[in-house]
Amino acid sequence: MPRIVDLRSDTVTRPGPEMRRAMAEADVGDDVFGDDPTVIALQERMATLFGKVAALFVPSGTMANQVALAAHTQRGDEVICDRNCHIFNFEVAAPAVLSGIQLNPLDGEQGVITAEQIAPHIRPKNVHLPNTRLIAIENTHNRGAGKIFPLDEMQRIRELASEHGLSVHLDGARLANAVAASDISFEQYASCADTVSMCFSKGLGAPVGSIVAGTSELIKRAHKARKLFGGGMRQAGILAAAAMYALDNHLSRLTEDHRTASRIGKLIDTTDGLERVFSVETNMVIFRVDESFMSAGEFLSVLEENGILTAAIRPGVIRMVTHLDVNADDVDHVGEVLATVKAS
Ligand code: TLP
Repeated sequence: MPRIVDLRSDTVTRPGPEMRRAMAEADVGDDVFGDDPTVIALQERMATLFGKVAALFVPSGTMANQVALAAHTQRGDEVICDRNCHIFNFEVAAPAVLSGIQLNPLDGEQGVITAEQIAPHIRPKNVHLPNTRLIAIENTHNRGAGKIFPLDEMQRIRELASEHGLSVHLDGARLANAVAASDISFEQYASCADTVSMCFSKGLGAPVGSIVAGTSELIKRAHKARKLFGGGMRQAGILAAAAMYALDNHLSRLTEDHRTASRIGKLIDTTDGLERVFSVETNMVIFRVDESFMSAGEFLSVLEENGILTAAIRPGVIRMVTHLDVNADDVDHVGEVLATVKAS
């Protein structure tokens, strides 16, 4: 069988036999009745990991963000975020549709917005103005090429929010990558936010599922929103078991994905006509294809003909994401194919 190296996203991993066994053997109950022991165990484990009181298992990262936004806000509120964040760009305008709220996107640096930058955008109380209610940040930052949001800036944002009576939501879809790449714990990062989300279906390699953690009041509200948004699941322990397995077995290997991404970054750097856009901090490489060399479409076709799947995130700009189904031989293959591109 020809080699397929799927670098489109870290969401493409397939559960292996051990994870499937854990899923098959999971104790289950009806989670809408609050009866599923595996879901309860996962929620408790994640609340403890984040240093929060409560946590809620949800089907996707998008739902984790959306139930958190719904928990924090009322119709007409405003949320400050970075212009390239997932919530603003890739959640189908759900904040407006589901919660009736408005986003106020600021121009971050590789996805990082600062407290200093946010401060003037906090609205004064005035009958004409929306109420600023929440600051949303993303760590690691997807469109910032897996950029780790610096902890000291998160702490400054936390302080600013508290001074103004605002809340902070952390979209930590890939927070496990930030933890793996730094000596900062889940709890330290989560302490800067009132709610924190994380996905099991990205670098951790589970097929489905995300978590959102926070105070018991916020999680109670998020729980109600999950039902409203159609995310109440029944024997969800089968999925929670995959997340448990991922936490036990895949957290500690994320640094391998970072090493693999770093190798790909170096290959990009030595290929004529390709220009890396950001440094490689975790498991993503974003680079530009020089149109005078080859169109991005042609470049993607050459890769695909050679079994390397990837995708343009903007015209001419390509993202490669490493994960547990990409190994050292796969990177060698990427190197060989890039060498032929260079020669053609
Ligand atoms: N990101 C996906 C796509 O939606 C772009 C990807 O391939 O990277 N927060 C962040 C930071 C994310 O990157 C994503 C998914 C989500 C939330 C949403 O997660 P899902 O796809 O589970 O709804």
